[in-house]
Amino acid sequence: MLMDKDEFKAIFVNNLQTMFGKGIEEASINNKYMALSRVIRDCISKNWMETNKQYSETGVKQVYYFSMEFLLGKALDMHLVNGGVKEIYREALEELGIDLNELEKQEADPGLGNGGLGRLAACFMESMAAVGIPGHGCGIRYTYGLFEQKIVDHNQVELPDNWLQDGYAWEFRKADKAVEVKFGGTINSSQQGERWVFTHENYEAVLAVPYDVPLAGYHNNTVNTLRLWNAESLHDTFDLASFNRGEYLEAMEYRSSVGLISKILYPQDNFYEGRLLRLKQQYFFVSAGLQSIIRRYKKRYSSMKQLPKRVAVHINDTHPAIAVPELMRLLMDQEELSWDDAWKITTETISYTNHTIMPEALETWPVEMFKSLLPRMYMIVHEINERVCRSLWDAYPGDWERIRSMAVIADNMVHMARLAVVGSHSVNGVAQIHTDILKEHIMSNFHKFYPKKFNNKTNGITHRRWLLKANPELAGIITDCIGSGWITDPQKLEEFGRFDTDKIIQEKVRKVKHNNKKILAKYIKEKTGVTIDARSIFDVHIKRIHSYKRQILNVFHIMDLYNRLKENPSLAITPRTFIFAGKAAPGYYIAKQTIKLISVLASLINKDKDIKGKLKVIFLENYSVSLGELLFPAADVSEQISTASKEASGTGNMKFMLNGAVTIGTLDGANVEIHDAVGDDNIFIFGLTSQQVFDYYNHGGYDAWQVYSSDIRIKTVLEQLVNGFLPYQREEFRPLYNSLLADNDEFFVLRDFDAYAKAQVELDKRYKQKNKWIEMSIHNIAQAGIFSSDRTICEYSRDIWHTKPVVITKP
Ligand code: 26Y
Repeated sequence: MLMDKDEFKAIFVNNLQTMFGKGIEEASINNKYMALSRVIRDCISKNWMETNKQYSETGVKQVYYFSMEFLLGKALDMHLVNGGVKEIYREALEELGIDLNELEKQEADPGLGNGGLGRLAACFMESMAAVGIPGHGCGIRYTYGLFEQKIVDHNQVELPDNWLQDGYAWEFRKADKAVEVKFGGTINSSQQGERWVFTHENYEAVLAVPYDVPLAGYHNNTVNTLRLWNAESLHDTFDLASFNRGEYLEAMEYRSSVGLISKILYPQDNFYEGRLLRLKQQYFFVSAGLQSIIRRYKKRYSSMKQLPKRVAVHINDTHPAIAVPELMRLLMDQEELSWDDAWKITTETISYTNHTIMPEALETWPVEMFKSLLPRMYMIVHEINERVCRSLWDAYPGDWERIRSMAVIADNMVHMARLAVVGSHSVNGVAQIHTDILKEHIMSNFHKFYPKKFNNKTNGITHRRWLLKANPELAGIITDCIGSGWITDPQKLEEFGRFDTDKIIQEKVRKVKHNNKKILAKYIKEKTGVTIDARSIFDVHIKRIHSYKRQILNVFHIMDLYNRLKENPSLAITPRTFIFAGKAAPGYYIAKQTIKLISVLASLINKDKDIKGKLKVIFLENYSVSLGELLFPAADVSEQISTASKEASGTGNMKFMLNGAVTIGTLDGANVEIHDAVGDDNIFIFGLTSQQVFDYYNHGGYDAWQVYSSDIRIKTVLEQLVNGFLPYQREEFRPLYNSLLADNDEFFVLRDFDAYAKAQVELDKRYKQKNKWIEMSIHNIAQAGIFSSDRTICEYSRDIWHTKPVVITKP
């Protein structure tokens, strides 16, 4: 990075001139943002070229992380922080009369993901670059990211996220690296000597053009690549021919239909809809990615047999599972390998992470759809299935039921999770309890058949974005106490634990939290008009809106608290501000009702003078990475209250902890490991265990009506949904009410209510002991090091990818 202030200023001013033909006076804020980004981009690109050169020269194994989603967040500030130039540039800009914060606001927040899975991919990319692992991302350059959420009259409204509108400063179009991807058509086979040759005819070809985004490490010269593919039409052959024939309209139709492939990100999280366009997206980026990997590999090596030594392909859930047959195709049809050789190479190259046990998220494609869109893929999947079933038959002769439950093609559907399991050498879950559930329940048959494939890799988050960048003042205190080693070695955060009872440090940590709360309060005032008290407990529940995540449990507790305050306004509770944020999938009715309920409840509670400001409820619209960066540092309480067994890991839980919030949660996902790390006294655990949940599902026995009729608080709150208590149409929340009673409360909201309310009472008590609370807070921060994605990435690297960090020397 450019470290000299005057040199920086000169280049910045020069950029304004050459990019926009303007001086500082005439340049718009956006011009200035682009000129600043260009300074950084130019610095990075030197290291980028050098990194690629050294990777090629040393032949070190490359990891490719295939994901339909990368929820990156803004880049500018991260580059400034990672490059260690933020303060220098801030001063330099100030001297030019420019406010760096204003420039940062210009950047679009690329929301190319839904939630946990997409954000995890982004954290992994950051950590790989920081640790020095040659790891690259492969995904789709969606023209429209996840919709922008607005709340209008208590309803979620979705607006298009046109994030590319003003251009994206961090991408490099690589038109010369484009590849063709073929859809539809027919496959002809013929025998040439020993070999079968497959030719593809009458297909529709799409041009995949890569846009590369640099991923810079922390002070280490490493710059890895995120390659996002854009779908375009091939105008030379097919198109031009039709133009010549005068088929102008047809040709234009073709062009615009091709563009559709990379147009939008599907907004469902943990919910599968078998849309043809989504299958197209999957094959599109997977085929393009694998073709470009093999092309690069062949520049250096002649035999494909060494591929697993030089390349690891990791698939982020089953969405890219078509990589299994596509790699087979490339190895057999293009590289002329035998089935057996190709299969060995494929399975040794590919590894797979499962992110959910929710049955509604399982991807299965109707055979007819799969076959007609991807005929060659179907042939290969069919053959994989035959071979798998044969080996299953050898192991379990006559056990049809078992074989059917494991077959890649069964009941006229292609099962992508099964394809991913059989086609890879490693299958991992994302927290210990989740991996155990995969092994013992969801994938127990596969675990018995391939015991060695299964392993756990507990998720992590990049502490550089979520602490160093998002909460610089807290980061400063930590560095003052223990030095800056934690930035590259997050386990060192543990040393901060020594200060948990140090009065001076406690006071500093308390002040920073208070300050972060004031910043958030100001934002909330601007956005919602509601005044909140920074001295109240900030109790934060932010994540996708989903029944299994149980925002409703939180809402019921708030309603009960409100009822008690109405009865007794002098109730001795610490004032609380409940803050929610999160998007609902546009077609997810109950999730949208949940948002509406929170919003309506907020309007009732926030203007009620009787409760003396002891309770406020806020729903912040358009949850995003940027908003998260404002919320995590300001939280006192982290709500992690999913039905035990349902949340594979969770990563928000880690971001809260790292910023000194205390968790109230169930023994689900990574909460279990957070509990182990901080101990009983530094977390509020409540509710059913996953075993109890399974027992209920297996043996019946749960009766929501019974809980309803025996707990007056629950009965009252439920009735308030439908008796006109809420300032909204009386019948509006009947479906929610029914989901909890008529449909017997699938996610045990009523069952866990009492335990949750008790945990909240304990929490309130503890908050009153000011020093105790700060001590807990510091303890949580100090134990958060193991939840850094640096740790996670090192484990993937050691156990699955077999790669080593590489030191990139300065150009
Ligand atoms: C098939 C489809 C529509 C689909 C789309 C998105 C299916 C699943 C998803 C997203 C899943 C997801 O985000 N899972 C989350 O992954 C996180 C990272 O591992 C976990 O922390 C979190 O518990 C899990 O819900």
